[in-house]
Amino acid sequence: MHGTSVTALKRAVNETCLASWPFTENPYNLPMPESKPLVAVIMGSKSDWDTMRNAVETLNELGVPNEARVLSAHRTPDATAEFARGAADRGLRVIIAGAGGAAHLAGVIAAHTWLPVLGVPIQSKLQGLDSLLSTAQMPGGIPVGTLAIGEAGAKNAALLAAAILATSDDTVRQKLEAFRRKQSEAVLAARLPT
Ligand code: RP5
Repeated sequence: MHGTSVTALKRAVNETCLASWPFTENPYNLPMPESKPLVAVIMGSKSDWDTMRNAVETLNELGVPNEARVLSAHRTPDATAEFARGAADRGLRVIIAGAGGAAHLAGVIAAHTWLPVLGVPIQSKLQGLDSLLSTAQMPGGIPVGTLAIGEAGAKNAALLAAAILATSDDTVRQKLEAFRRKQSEAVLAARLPT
């Protein structure tokens, strides 16, 4: 390697051996193959992000490859249908959809795909009861697995998505079991101010 800098070597590896992979930046500037997303986290508005970030953060903690974006059943109906129709072919295995108010997003997505769709009712001007009912009350034939209102629902949607994947993915199952163990230990270690 005389006369070859480390940077030049890394660049050569990037350009030759792994040229076909998509890469993300990392602290060492080495190529890292990106996994294809298995779970999509969709929300009806950017204003839903503070809630839905709990789903993304939980998926990241469990090492589940995911993607997140805004799509609206009402404001972008064509793009929403197009996303849902193409989701399975793109390799997605579970879709999480959060929306508030007249929350039709999860139901509309479910109407266009056979993939499991998990609905998160966003806390709304009516405390999320409108979101909960409009997400949960699907007609027989097109299911939406509806979680709790707000942050707990977003977090649990991610955990449920991981559990669905874990039935056929040992790595996710181990991460999920470790998450549960850690959670139990934290509860048992809790000390009350007496
Ligand atoms: C829904 O309307 C969204 O999911 C959001 O919860 C709610 C309000 O949206 P913005 O007016 O804040 O964009 O479609």
